[in-house]
Amino acid sequence: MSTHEELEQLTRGLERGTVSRREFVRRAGALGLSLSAAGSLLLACKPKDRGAASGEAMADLGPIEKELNIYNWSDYIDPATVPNFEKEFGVKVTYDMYESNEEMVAKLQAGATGYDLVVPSGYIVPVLVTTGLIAPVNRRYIPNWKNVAPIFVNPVLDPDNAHTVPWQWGTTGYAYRKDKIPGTPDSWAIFFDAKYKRKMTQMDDGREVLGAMLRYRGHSLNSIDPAELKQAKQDAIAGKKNLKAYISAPVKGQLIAGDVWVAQLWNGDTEQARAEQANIAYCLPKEGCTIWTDSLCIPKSAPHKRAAHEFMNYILRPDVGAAISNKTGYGSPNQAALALMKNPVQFPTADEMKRLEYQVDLGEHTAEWDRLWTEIKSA
Ligand code: SPD
Repeated sequence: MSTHEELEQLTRGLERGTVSRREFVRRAGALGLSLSAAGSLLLACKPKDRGAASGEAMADLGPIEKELNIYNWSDYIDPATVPNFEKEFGVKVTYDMYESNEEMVAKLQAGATGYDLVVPSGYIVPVLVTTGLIAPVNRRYIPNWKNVAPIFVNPVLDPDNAHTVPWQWGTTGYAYRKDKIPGTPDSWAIFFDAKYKRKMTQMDDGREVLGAMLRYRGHSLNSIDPAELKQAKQDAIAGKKNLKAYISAPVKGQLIAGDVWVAQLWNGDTEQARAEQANIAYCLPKEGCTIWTDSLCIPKSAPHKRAAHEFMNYILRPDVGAAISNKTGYGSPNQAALALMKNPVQFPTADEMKRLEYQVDLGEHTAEWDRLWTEIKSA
C-alpha cells in the first residue's frame, strides 16, 4: 500500500471512530506527516471536537502529588525557582531541557513521556490542541492568574487561554560582538557579508532561518507564497556559505569566547551572554523579525496534573516571576512581577510592533516549509 493510500485508510478510520485522535497523530507521524499537517487533517475530519473549546468537563484534581516532571527550553529559569517550589510544596521535581519546539513536540508525539509541563511557543499551541496532546488548564487552581498582564490574556493562538499560562516573551534578532563588528549593524544583510565568513551562526530552526530571509526581502515571516519561499531558500543557502553552524542557545559560549561574532539569537539569551561579556550587543533588524510568547502547557498524559497547576500558580507570584525574568533576560507576562524588577524588558511600542510579527501555525503548508529547511541544511 502506498503512503497516500495508508493515509487515506487512517483518515477513514478516524472518521468512523475506529482510530483515536492520538493514534491518528502517532501513525500519521510514522508515515512522515508533520504534526501540523496531521492537525489540519484532524480539523477537517472533526471540526467540532476541539478539547476545552468544546466544553470538556473540568475534573477535580484532588490533592497535590509528590512529583512533578517539567520539560522546558535550556537557560530559561532562575536556579532557585524549582528548589524553592520543592521545599514549599514537598514535591520532587525532575527538570529536563530541550533546544527547539520540534524536539519537544517529537517527544510528545511519540507517546506518554511522563512530563507534566512543557513550554511551547505560540504557533505550536493550536497544533497541540488540535491533535489532542495537551489538556485544558483549570483556572480554579490558578488564583494568581490575576497577575497576568492584559496583553497576554485571550491570545489569538489560544482563545481564553484555555490551554496556556504565559511563561516568557521575547524576540528573535541577532547577537553580535561590538569589538569585532564596526558600526551598528541593523539588517539581516550581515549574514551575506563574506568578511565574517565562519564567524557567524544562525539558529537550528527552520521557522526562524526562513523567517529572517523572508523579512529581509520585505515579506511576512509566515509566508506561504511559493515564489517568496523559493527566494528565501536561495537566500538562506547563500548565507549558509558564511556560517560556522546552525546552532541555537548553545552558541552563547562561542559568542563569549569570541569564536562567533554574529549569531541569530533570542534577546534574552543574548542578555545572558552579555552578562558575561560586555562586548555582546543585540540587533532587532530594521526589516523586522519574530516576536513570540512561550507558555506553560499540561500534556494530556501528564501524571501529576494538580502539581502542574500548583507550579503554574507559583510562577505567577510577583517575586517568583521577577526572579525568573531577571535571570533569563526575557520579558515577563507577569504584570505584578515588573514592579519588583530593576530593568524589566518593556513590551514593544506600537511603532516597534510594526517591525515585529508573531509566528502562526502554517497548517498544511508546514510540510513545504519542512522540505525547504531539509534542502537548506543539506545544500
Ligand atoms: N533559552 C530559551 C529560549 C526560548 C525561546 N523560545 C522561543 C522560540 C520562538 N521561535
